[in-house]
Amino acid sequence: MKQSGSSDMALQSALAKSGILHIGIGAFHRAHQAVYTDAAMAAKGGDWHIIGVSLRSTDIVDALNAQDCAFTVIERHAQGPEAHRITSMSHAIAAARDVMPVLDALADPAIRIVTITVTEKAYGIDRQSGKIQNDHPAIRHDLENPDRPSGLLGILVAGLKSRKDAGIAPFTVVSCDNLPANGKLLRSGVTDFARQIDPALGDWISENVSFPSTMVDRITPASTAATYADAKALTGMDDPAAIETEPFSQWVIEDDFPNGRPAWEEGGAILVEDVDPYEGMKLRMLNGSHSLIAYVGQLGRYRYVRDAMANDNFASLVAQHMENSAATMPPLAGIDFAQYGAELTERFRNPEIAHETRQIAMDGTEKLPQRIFAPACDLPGDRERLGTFALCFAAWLAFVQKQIHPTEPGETSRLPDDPRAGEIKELLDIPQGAEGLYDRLANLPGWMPTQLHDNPHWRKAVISRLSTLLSHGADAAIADEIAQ
Ligand code: CS2
Repeated sequence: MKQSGSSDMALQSALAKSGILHIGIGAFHRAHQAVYTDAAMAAKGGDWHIIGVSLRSTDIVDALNAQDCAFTVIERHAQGPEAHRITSMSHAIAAARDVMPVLDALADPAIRIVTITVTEKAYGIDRQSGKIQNDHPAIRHDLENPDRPSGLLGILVAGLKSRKDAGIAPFTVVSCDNLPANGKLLRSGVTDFARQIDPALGDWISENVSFPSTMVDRITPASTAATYADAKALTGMDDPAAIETEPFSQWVIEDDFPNGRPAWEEGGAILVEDVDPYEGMKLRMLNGSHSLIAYVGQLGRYRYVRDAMANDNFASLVAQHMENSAATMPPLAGIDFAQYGAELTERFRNPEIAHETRQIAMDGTEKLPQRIFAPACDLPGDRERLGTFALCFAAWLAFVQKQIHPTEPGETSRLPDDPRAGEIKELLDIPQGAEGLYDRLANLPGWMPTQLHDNPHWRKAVISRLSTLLSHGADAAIADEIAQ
């Protein structure tokens, strides 16, 4: 079904110069893939503009369309902010308003690649089995309404179905979220979803669609009034779509694009055969340390990552965690983990970047498995190294309990920002001591790997750190950890 009117015309004229449809046009996409595609087209041309889709929000879509989808990226350098205008996006669509233009675009042979940044919780794929989670709200909705999907997998499968029905080559699907083996996981989930509505479609996808994995990296705090003020000062333009980010950026991509791709290497992307080891390193060393800083930092009132890193004990804890994480991985050709860790430390310290620990602390049940549980599982006989992983999990436990049952005068109870907040709240109906807190939340169904769950050293290590956090606070727990 085609839509009508001026937005249809805008979409049709955008399609004439576009090759990518991107789902999830938050700050990270605008700081990352949009910038690489801009550089690729500046160097090598090509009809690779991006049609941006937001699954939930409408404001960013309206803001972008009102300014021809150009926006400002502020890079926060030590010597001051630098502004870049990015013009690689051609049109934006709010799927929550109407999903049909998204499906129209996906059916158009101009779209050769679909890239995705929707955050971990939007996938609805079980990490262990690779099957879809039938109780995930978007999956449930989309299985019942495959022609009017609202979630990621439903939209991808509807788009691929229209390509199959019309005899058009499928688009390549590229997850750019912080998930281990993100391409393989997405392939498995999309195929499973498709099989549930039409087994032949599932087979066609499995045989014909390419899902390269990627590792994406650029620290991008949420925009604030300071972002908009700097954008205005540097460009002279009001820009509600402006974002700010660090100078560093990295994109490692599996080079498997049967329908072609932009010359992303012109923007510095690294094309490789197997991304998974790079992704593992980044998830464990960068994101794992981030989560440690976020939960311990929230408990100790460190508002920004840079504040935690400015405290000597906290910085030592982070260094210890990076070392412990590096010890969980096989060597990676051409990479020195210690050097990588030193570079991460510099990035975390960057005084120009105001990255809130509260932002990173969100969605813990989605993030901890790949950042903390998986590496901890790779340390079975190494109890000394287990400590920082145990501390991170203990800090998450104390953090969610504190949100539901605040301890400071004047604080009000609130639900943790987490897709499993309802279940967590039910389990923590009354405040728990260290053992009760651990036992209740470690048993969230389908969450902690059995190997870890059944390891008595892990339970003991978490509970002892949790006791310290609950009775003496974050700084005492940090001091204990670095003294171990
Ligand atoms: C962070 C990431 O919010 C988080 O969970 O750990 O967004 C992190 O900043 C990026 O992965 C850096 O590339």
